[in-house]
Amino acid sequence: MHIKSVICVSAALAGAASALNLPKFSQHDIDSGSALAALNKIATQNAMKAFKGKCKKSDYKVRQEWRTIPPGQRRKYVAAVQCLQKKPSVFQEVEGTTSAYEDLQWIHLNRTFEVHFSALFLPWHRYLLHTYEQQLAACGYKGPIPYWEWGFDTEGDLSKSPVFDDSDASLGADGDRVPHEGYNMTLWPDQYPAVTYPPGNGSGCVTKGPFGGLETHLGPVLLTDWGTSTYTSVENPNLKNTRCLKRDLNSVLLHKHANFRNTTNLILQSNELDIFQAALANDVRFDNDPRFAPFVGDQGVHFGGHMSIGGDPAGDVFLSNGDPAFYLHHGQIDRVWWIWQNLDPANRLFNVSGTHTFLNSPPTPDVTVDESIVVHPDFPPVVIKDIMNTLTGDPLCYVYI
Ligand SMILES: [Cu+2]
Repeated sequence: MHIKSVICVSAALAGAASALNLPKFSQHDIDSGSALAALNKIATQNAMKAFKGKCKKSDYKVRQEWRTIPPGQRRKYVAAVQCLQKKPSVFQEVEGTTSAYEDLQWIHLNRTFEVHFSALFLPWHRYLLHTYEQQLAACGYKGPIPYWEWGFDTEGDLSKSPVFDDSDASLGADGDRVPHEGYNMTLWPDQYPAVTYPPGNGSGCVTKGPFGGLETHLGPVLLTDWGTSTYTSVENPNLKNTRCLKRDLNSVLLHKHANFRNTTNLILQSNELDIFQAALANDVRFDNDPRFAPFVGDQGVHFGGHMSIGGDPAGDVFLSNGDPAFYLHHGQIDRVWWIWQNLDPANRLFNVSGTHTFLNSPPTPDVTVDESIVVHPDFPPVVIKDIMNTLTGDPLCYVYI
């Protein structure tokens, strides 16, 4: 597979905030995260006006940032993920999926060209998270799934983050330190030169913490090779190719692309959904659109979060959900979209933008909100418009704080 691509954005301009009557934030508010927290609060107040159906004020879920969840509850979350990793696969014919956990990875692999750089990106991943939440519930974790606020970890050593500090209430450690070169990634061949980053601190196997010793089996499909602009891929990613989970935590990359300023500006400076999506994922088709000016050339928060985890399979766009940290990162992606939607629910809860294919290649018709999306064969298809409001209970019933 030859898309030398990958993942997402942020930066600076104006417009949306004033139209929505939002408070004026100082640069300090934006950089410190207090503006983002305030936006989340406003979004929550707006969202709470839209309760309906089976979602009740007495039992909706509140998705929280990982470090604000008590350690005991985090340990239960980890135990449920480990339970899912021991449950049998429903795809017995696929050699490389050895568990129910890896089934979601195989599904993601197969849908990559439909659910990235397309109108399906945000709703499909929202339903993926919901599916995962249901599966963890069946494994005993009844709480809401957590998210990872990147902004808390952009100023220091990522391996000290409560997400990765290797305690039993974390998602395990960085990969073992193996000296290596930095990233030299060709994200958009023919359009930009390779993007170069300094090396992360790990790159070896994760040996400590809850997912120390975890094995991964599918792929790789598009795994960055250190110090080059080439990628490793196997001919048949469906086969069982046993290797250790690797990470290469990269604080520089996270700081550059997923700091509070990037995330907040993404929300404040994207007035329309097409620009919001393009900025989130660095969709270079928008490079000449004046509305995209604040975001040109920035790889964005989606890319920043994925690649700052790095390693195998987190650094492989097709297979990245083989690392449990994926779900916290995409929880934050869903939260950022959710905040953006609920700052202006009258205009932002009912639309999708784009087609059914990666960068519309090959060209496909526009997606509509009346279409259904499917994630897992054991879970019913869902109509897109039914997951735009997360407080209908059919099937979603959550907010973020
Ligand atoms: Cu994805």
